Amino acid sequence: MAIGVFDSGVGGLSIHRALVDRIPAADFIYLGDQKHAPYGERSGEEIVELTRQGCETLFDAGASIVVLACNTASAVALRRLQSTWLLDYRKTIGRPVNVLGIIVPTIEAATGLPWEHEAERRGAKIENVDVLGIFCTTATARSRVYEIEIDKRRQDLAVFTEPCIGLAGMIEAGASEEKLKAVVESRVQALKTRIGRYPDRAILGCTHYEIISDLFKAALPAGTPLIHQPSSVADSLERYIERHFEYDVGQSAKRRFLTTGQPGPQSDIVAAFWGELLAFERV
Ligand code: DGN
Repeated sequence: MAIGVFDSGVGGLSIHRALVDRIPAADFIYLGDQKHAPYGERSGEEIVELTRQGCETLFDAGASIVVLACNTASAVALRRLQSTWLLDYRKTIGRPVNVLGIIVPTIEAATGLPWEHEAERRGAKIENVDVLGIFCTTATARSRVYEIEIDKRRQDLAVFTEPCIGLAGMIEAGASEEKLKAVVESRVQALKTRIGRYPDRAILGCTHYEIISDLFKAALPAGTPLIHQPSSVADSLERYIERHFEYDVGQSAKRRFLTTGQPGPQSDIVAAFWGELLAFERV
């Protein structure tokens, strides 16, 4: 039994690393659907179907839980797969399997924090609300999942999503830091222009962006808190996995890295983030 971690590409490694740190005794299988990455500009139907195929590959490889370490797939495909395909698939595979997303754990972390009213301190035009900026893919922004889920929990936050068109694809393709920095700065400035000031806090709502979180930190005013998605997800899923998943503490845990694309070496930026080159197997 293993924990499957799925993303369109390398972004989900950020979530994978946090989960492995929390649950080191469990087996993990990572799958990047690099043949079809990036997902962010694809239609909803395509994202649902690609996510379904990714889950099936991971379950076939022995996973019993799949974590969609991808905001786009979590926003667009999770509910559809849970309420339709997964019900039949469990009967076909004959064992209990589940698919989990990463957006609700992130929102729970973001809305549970003590929010000070920083608007006043900044002399902002928007008063009596705190402004949360969310940088994400076009598909995640279009789904409005962050606005909908946050509104269920907190009405005193103003939520602005900023789609960063093409950024995940650039990270996937190993673009230079200079080019990535230019895109990040332009999206932060676009958000600032739209709101009339910088956000009080921000979420990097695409797991690829975590790999370049330093560029976001540098583009936002110094000290702007970033809600850290990998640790928020690990906090929440660690509890879930402990309740629903059995693994032998003390076993030699196995890690596999699968890709639907070319299992070549990772780009410098990904290798620097991970700390070593990963050996991906093609599926
Ligand atoms: N890393 C994914 C996300 O969190 O949305 C997908 C990025 C993409 O494929 N565009």
